[in-house]
Amino acid sequence: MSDLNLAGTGLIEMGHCPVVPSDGLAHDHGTLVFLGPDEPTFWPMFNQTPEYNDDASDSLDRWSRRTIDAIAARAHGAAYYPFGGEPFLPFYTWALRTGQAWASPIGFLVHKNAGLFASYRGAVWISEDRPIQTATQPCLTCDAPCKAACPADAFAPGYDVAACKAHLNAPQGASCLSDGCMARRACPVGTDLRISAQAAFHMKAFR
Ligand code: B12
Ligand code: SF4
Ligand code: SF4
Repeated sequence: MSDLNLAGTGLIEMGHCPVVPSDGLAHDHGTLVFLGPDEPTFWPMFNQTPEYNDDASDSLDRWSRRTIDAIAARAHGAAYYPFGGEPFLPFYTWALRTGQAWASPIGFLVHKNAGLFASYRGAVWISEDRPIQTATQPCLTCDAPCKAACPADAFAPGYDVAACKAHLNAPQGASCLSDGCMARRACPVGTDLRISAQAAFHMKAFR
């Protein structure tokens, strides 16, 4: 199996899936390797980067492009990103194909290690095929505290983005803003990986 040499990048592999022609990518074969933050050490590392410390917007996306473009170049591959405007690439659907993440009872992806804080900074296409991975969805043996944890009842059913944002903009939304989505935090998977400041950064951008 090829190695993307991720040591020191702040990123880890979150799973991989084969490319199929219907993905409509420049490549109709090979493997997409999904990269996410190496938590909990990622956040203090990112805080030292030029992108975090300049005054321009979209610091995490700019850092992701710089870092993952370099990883892809070293691997003689190509980089793909979940951000950058419409049409968005189908990262959610791809994540399901990795066998390492699943649709949770509240719709968000749940990853075998990161839980509901699953997120992807990008994907690197490599020409080699890799064996499919499998794992057991944690929800199968869980009482699903995620379903009842949202104080705004935003998952009943689907995801009511307006209800979520109304809560975030009210005084009662302080906990979601400072420590991250309460529904995502209710997940027992990956509780030791989370940093409040990192969640607050994302919630501020989301609000
Ligand atoms: C648009 C978008 C949003 C929109 C709408 C989400 C929605 N209702 O679908 C808004 C702005 C609301 C949103 C919010 C958030 N998002 Co968002 N979002 C996206 C984005 C950029 C595009 C989605 C898309 O249209 N894809 C294109 C379509 C064609 O492909 P697809 O994604 O495979 O399509 C499937 C999904 O849309 C899925 N789906 C359908 N309904 C819903 C509802 C939810 C809630 C989800 C998660 C998926 C989902 O079904 C489709 C078919 O299988 C993706 C990144 C990406 N490129 O996919 C992130 C992404 C889905 N979001 C993500 C994240 C992290 C968030 C936030 C948590 C941001 C944050 N605070 O950090 C918030 C949620 C707030 C909270 N309560 O914490 C993660 C996944 C997180 C997870 N564990 O599920 C992704 C993958 C980005 C990433 N870099 O990892 N997001
Ligand atoms: S709280 Fe339980 S049911 Fe909900 S996503 Fe996490 S493991 Fe799955
Ligand atoms: S951020 Fe707060 S209000 Fe929004 S979905 Fe999560 S728990 Fe509900």
